[in-house]
Amino acid sequence: MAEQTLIIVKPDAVKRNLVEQILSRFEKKGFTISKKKTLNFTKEMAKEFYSAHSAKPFFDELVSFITSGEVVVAIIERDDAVSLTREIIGNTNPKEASSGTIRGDFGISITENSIHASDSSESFDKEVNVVF
Ligand code: FUP
Repeated sequence: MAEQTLIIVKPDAVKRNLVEQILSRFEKKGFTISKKKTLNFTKEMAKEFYSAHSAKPFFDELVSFITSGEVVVAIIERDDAVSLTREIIGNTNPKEASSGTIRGDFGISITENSIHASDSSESFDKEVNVVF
């Protein structure tokens, strides 16, 4: 059955005009884009979105980066959307992400790693409420 997940094309990738290339990778793999918009995260949204990481040493950098420019958020769907999307985006650290994954091909650093994707359906429910 079709499942939904959330992706965010992050500021580093929007600035380099990679939005269409990134979204087309999902469409080629059979995903439908059911909702999409461009926005700027406020600090409040960013803190809520990344609340699971609030005690981490990289939290301030993460909030500062995601609020640094426009992002494109999209709800995408197909069967097994959450797990397949995590495969397509690749390892969190672009240095460790395989070639052919989005982070492997486009990511600059562990912070500027081009894309976010929900890691579970519970995360999806929470994240959608922050951004839509
Ligand atoms: P992921 O689900 O792959 O995005 O990875 P995590 O939930 O572990 O991390 C959330 C975000 O924190 C990542 F997009 C990148 C960032 N991060 C850092 O900036 N520094 C770190 O050391 C680890 C993660």
